[in-house]
Amino acid sequence: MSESVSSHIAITEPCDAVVIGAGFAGLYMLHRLRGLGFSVRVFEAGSGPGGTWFWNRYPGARCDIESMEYSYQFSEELQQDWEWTERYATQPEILAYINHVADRFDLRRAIQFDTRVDAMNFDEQAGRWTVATSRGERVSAQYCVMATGCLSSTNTPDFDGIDSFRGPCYHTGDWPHDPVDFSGQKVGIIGTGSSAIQSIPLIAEQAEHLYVFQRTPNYSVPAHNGLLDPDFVRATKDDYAGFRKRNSAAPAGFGSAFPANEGSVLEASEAEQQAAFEARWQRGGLPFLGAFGDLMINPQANDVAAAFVRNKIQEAVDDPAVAQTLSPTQVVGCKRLCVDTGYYQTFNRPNVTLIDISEGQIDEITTSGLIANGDSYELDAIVLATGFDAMTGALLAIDIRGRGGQTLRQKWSEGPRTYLGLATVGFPNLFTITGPGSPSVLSNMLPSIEQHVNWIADCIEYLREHEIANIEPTLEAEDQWVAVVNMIAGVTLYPHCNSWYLGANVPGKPRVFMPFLGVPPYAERCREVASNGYEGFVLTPLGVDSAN
Ligand code: NA7
Repeated sequence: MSESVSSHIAITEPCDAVVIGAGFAGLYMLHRLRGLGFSVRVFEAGSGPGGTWFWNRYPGARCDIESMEYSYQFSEELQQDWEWTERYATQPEILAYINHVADRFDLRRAIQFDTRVDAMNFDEQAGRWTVATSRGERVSAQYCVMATGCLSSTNTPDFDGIDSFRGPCYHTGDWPHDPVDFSGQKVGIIGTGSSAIQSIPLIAEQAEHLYVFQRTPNYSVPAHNGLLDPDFVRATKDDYAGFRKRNSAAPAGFGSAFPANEGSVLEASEAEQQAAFEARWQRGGLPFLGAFGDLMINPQANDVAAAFVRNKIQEAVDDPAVAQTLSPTQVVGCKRLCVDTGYYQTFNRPNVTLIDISEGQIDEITTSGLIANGDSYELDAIVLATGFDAMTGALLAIDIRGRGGQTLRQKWSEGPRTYLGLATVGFPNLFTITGPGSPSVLSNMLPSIEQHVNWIADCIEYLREHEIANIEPTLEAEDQWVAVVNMIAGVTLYPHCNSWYLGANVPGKPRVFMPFLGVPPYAERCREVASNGYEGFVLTPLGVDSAN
């Protein structure tokens, strides 16, 4: 038993399954397993459910997938009853929905809040996991399900002097629960990813002055957010199952109402190109990248879309030099496309200054501000919009030890290796919801979560019915899966820039493209694996020593 697990002394009742995390994934996993009659404990670090949506409370935080799609579909009554107000839901509304779900399905009583899982150890003799929590408990479980989220472990760069700043320093991914008032303050924000692009327009409205420290400019498409049209809501609810089905057949699992055009941009005339991009720009949101079929495959094709967005930036920003600094040069879409409300226009405000640190860096955080490119900035507050240790960060923050005491950190030292993004060799009976190697962050997370939860619940039920003690992928299946994920990514432009999809935003993290591209073929493969008796997995019957 590992040192960290054995030091926890309070032993509680064994259970069938421990679920770690009570965000969208953990809540539904609990609901499904409980419905099958399994005993389940859920541990959640936050003081309430919500996961990512519990922590990311920064101004302007909202989902970039439309509300009618970014919701559970497992309960027809729930999807009929719940009323979203806006096309893109705000963080408070999503959190209210999550709390409603927790109450409606009586989930809270199985969740222990304010509790982190520190360590997990697989006991090969018993074929069970021992889970150790920050409250000193040890729980024995046959199955562990990691519902720890893809964007839940914040990335705070190791800036010199970061602890010396006298004012407040906020991270967008760990925002205070009480409202933050920037009125009359000089504020510095570091980063220009999605969180910054959502919060900058609102912070700028409040602050006396906002300094934006930009290392890499980003492409952003207008949200054109607004109140939902009641006729659209009614029509969607009249055939919610059909709407969900059409979305599940779309490449990224959403946006079927505005399907991707499969034609080549290079075969279109300039007028056709402009008309297609303009139509999507006017509609707003992520379907912009579906304007043509070759945008994420062919660099010349991508450059046509990139030039269109750069033109939009030049039109939106008054000062040509500022517009130039805001104009990205990398492949559009290989970092996640941002969706904004008035982002570029915010740089026309007299109280907003853009500081280009692409050739330099944040040299130091001082007691009264920061130094960047050798220049000093006096600040009352700092906002770190510096993103996440995505996809693997929350998993590797736990000391997970599988067969032979091997840690997950050791196993994944050169990048995550999984079978279907659901399981990994050496760690029997451990499942990852939206793990690396699954569509996850390159899909609509909600249906992807439900697809994984349903697969895992069905699998655990199958194991019970067939008196199987342990399930674990074969090395061959895992190696082949990793090769397929890489092969698919390799024919696209996704690996062409330093994105968090590749782990490139975290110094020292192995550069490996983590998501699987393509929702429909992925779901089909998962179905096949299950219907072939869990092909690619070793199933060890009860009573047989799984250590053999
Ligand atoms: P992102 O998209 O990872 O953005 C983080 C930003 O912080 C990005 O502009 C980074 O610049 C910048 N950054 C990170 N480290 C540094 C350092 N050391 N110095 C200066 N600037 C830095 O995170 P978000 O929270 O905005 O969005 C994450 C996802 O949440 C988003 O994609 C949506 O799916 C929702 P860089 O680009 O690395 O040069």
